[in-house]
Amino acid sequence: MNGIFTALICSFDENGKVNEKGLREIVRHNIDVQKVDGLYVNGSSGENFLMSADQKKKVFEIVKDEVKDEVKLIAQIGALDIDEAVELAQFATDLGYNALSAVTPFYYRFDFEEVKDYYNTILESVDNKMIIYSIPALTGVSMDLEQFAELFENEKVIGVKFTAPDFFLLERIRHAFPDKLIYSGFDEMLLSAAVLNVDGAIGSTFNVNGQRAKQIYTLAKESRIDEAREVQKVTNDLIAEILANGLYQTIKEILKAQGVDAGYCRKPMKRLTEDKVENAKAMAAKYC
Ligand code: SI3
Repeated sequence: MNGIFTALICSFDENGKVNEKGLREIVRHNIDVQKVDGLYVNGSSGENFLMSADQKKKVFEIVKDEVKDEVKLIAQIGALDIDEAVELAQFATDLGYNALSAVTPFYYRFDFEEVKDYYNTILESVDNKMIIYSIPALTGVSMDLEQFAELFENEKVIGVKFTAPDFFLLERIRHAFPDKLIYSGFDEMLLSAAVLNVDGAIGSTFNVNGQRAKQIYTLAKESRIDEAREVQKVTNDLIAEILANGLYQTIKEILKAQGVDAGYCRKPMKRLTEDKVENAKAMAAKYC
């Protein structure tokens, strides 16, 4: 389960329906062109929180059918409706997903006991492993070292997707839990996290920049930091342009420029203006 995992984007048609052909093409592009080690399915980049449970199941099915056992698969099943989270956890496990991940419950400012109960409830219902999805900037849920330690007491909790710029906490978790899997979540900080000896990374921009992410990760593991810094610099030039243009929409347009039917984002995410579509095409020509 180590290495570079793409946080898979999903292709939707103009009406917001899952575009199966496009989704299969995105999967193939990640495996055949970006050559990533695995896929993180139905995360933020997959527009998970904009989809119905049936749509999420459809995505899990299509991706597993396309991947078979070519790369590792992590299913993000977190949902505010805990019954839905349990149902999706069982569904993805039955399909053969290698591990589950669930975002910390958000919106209602749950206390830590409630967060812990959410994970334990999901895990009691299913024979699979869990990677905590921690992304405080979007959920408002920050956990300290002691709280991660409490979650890790459940043996089925095998790691964390750490999407935060707190490298002090990241180092403390790494030091305290050498046997848990830590995935870096911010692509623009991959090198810094790799130097702290994370086990891998999960990111949206790997859909279009996976090869460079693998280089950064491998060079850092080999202590070739100057070379890794060069690749991170080019990567961050691209990420800065993507973020300024509209994150998921631009990734889709970059893929389209390479012949991948990446479709549209679901509402209320807006369409790119023509100018921004042209910017994305220029990024594809320059970086891909
Ligand atoms: O699908 C996912 O859950 C993710 O892609 C999470 C990942 O940490 C990404 N975060 C978000 C909010 O999209 C990053 O890959 C991020 O897009 C990237 O570092 C650019 O800031």
